[in-house]
Amino acid sequence: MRIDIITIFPEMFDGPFSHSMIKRAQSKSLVEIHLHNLRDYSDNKHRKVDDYPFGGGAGMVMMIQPIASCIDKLKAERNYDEIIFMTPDGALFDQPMANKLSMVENMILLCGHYKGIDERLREHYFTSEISIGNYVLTGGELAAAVVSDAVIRLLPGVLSDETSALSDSFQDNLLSPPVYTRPSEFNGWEVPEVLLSGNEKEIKKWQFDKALERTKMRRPELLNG
Ligand code: 6GU
Repeated sequence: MRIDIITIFPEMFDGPFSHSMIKRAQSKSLVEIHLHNLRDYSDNKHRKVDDYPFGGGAGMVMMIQPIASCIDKLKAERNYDEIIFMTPDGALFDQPMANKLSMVENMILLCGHYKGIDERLREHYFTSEISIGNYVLTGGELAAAVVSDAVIRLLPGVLSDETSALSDSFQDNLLSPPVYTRPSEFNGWEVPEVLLSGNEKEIKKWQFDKALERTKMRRPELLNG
């Protein structure tokens, strides 16, 4: 998989992409992440990427030209399955969307800023628009990092135990059951006895019951899906 991220703050991705599984996924060539500084694509001598909104109002609008130039250049180099605009008014990101995106070969993520981007870009360039939640971030960068992380960890070979993505919370619309590790007693707090019993069938049943109970208590709406 190849992910191209268009941003005015490429340095914001240094942290999220240079540790742990995402770092490993890149060194194993399971994913290539390419960051593009939008200002490099501006025709303006001051590398301007935003301008005042027609009709007035607060805030700046991201201009068509730099974004169009960057996306056009990338599209001339290869085919993109998805060209996604990261925006708080996009579709809410969830596990099924991550699963679907994990199957594409090439995708572009555009990180929005200011009061938004020129609407004509939204009409002509994007295959989808994604939000990561009902709150407003300063820009699309953290959201693009979240989407990339959720997608990359699903790529075959990224997780050491390939089945562990399958047992994630949300993959079967159930939250995960509680987990424990050594010691079996701490401060008088005991680990549920069934987990120490070695009875595989009883353990599986306990885990399923707990997952169901936890989902009913915390996220009942997942069970109506
Ligand atoms: Cl994709 N962008 C911004 N700026 N805020 C958000 C978001 C995206 N998703 C949730 N909040």
